[in-house]
Amino acid sequence: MRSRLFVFISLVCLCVAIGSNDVRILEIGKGERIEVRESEKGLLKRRGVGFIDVTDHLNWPWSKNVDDEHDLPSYNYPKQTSEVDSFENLSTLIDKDEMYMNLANFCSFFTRYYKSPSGYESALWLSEIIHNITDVIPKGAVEIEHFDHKKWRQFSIIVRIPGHKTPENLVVMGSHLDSLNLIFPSWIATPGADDNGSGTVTNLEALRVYAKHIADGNFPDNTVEFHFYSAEEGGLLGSMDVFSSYKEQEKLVVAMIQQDMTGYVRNKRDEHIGLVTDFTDPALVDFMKVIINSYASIPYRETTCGYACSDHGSAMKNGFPAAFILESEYNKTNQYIHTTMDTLDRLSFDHMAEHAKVTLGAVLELANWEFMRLT
Ligand SMILES: *[C@@H]1O[C@H](CO)[C@@H](O)[C@H](O)[C@H]1NC(C)=O
Ligand SMILES: *[C@@H]1O[C@H](CO)[C@@H](O)[C@H](O)[C@H]1NC(C)=O
Ligand SMILES: *[C@@H]1O[C@H](CO)[C@@H](O)[C@H](O)[C@H]1NC(C)=O
Ligand SMILES: CC(=O)N[C@H]1CO[C@H](CO)[C@@H](O)[C@@H]1O
Ligand SMILES: [Zn+2]
Repeated sequence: MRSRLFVFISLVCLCVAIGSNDVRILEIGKGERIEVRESEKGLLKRRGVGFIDVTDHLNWPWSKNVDDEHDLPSYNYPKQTSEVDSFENLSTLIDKDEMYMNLANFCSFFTRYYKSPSGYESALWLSEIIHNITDVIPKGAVEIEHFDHKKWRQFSIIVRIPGHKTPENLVVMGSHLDSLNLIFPSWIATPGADDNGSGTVTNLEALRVYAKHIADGNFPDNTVEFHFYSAEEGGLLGSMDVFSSYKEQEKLVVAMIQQDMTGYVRNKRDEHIGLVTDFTDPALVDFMKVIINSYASIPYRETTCGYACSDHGSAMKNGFPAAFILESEYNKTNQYIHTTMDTLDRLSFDHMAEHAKVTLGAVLELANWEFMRLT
């Protein structure tokens, strides 16, 4: 009975897969593009190939010169910390139980695959939580935007705290809210606890605590945004929509810091934070070293993760400087991602709290920083 049901479900999946198996154009390296069928994306992922799905962005200005290295502006990021007192006060509010509860709820959605109904429901739930935790901020001092995508229903969420002095400078803390199972994405459970629910919950906790700081009247000089992207797993689709639209509107992102997979520790005695040095902005990476050294109680270790390995790739692609931190060196990250075994019990909430501290520290330092463009 069971196996007959399985055959039936498999057939249905196959039909669904064939039905939507259009050709996509993927960028797998700088200026390096290939054409694959939608169904072949999973194969690339399994082989660890990162990519940006640029099919729907072929008319953007940068698309025409795929070989051009983008002229990244460089900024004078802080070389030392100046918000230690605020940080000391606020970091005690980072709450592991809160993080556990949020992640447990977030993972209770059958899957957060961006094309599935529960993927949409999970975005609605996240939006409600965000409304709740930013409720302490006075009206008008925070905006919560559902960023709709044309081709799928799961929206991205943008939380914006407008700057009071130089609102045109945007500081962005990013994470993605979808999850992915590589076999029949819509039909098999994908709790996606670590990939990349942990990044979402890390960002959420930093936002919850930062909201209290704002509520106390500490409004930022620069505009601070927390982003929760849809459809990272489809090839950075959600973040590409967001940053391409920012580029088109001539918005100025002065720093984008991505968190993705923040909860897994392979060896407790060797606990560290992975700081990604390839396809990221060197000056912003140096700033993150300052932040981790000052505000985390574990060290960082430099690592690489290849082209477009998370949403910071979309920021860089649009000419905005970005950095990316993850739970460890790339080769020591969670081996259960993209499967049904990516579950809560395999994660460390102490470790996630360290990541939340790093996010909080970075936000505090950049919120009132006087940005100067160097080149
Ligand atoms: C930290 O908290 C203490 C006690 O509540 C308060 O007196 C102090 O002003 C706070 N410092 C900052 C920088 O917020
Ligand atoms: C948000 O707050 C309301 C009112 O306190 C509560 O009923 C609701 O369950 C909260 N939503 C979530 C998703 O926690
Ligand atoms: C993991 O990467 C680090 C540096 O990136 C390297 O020193 C180490 O040998 C690698 N370990 C494994 C198991 O491949
Ligand atoms: C694209 C994807 O699978 N999502 C990312 C989640 O985080 C890990 C670690 O950074 C990335 O390797 C994945 O690519
Ligand atoms: Zn993933």
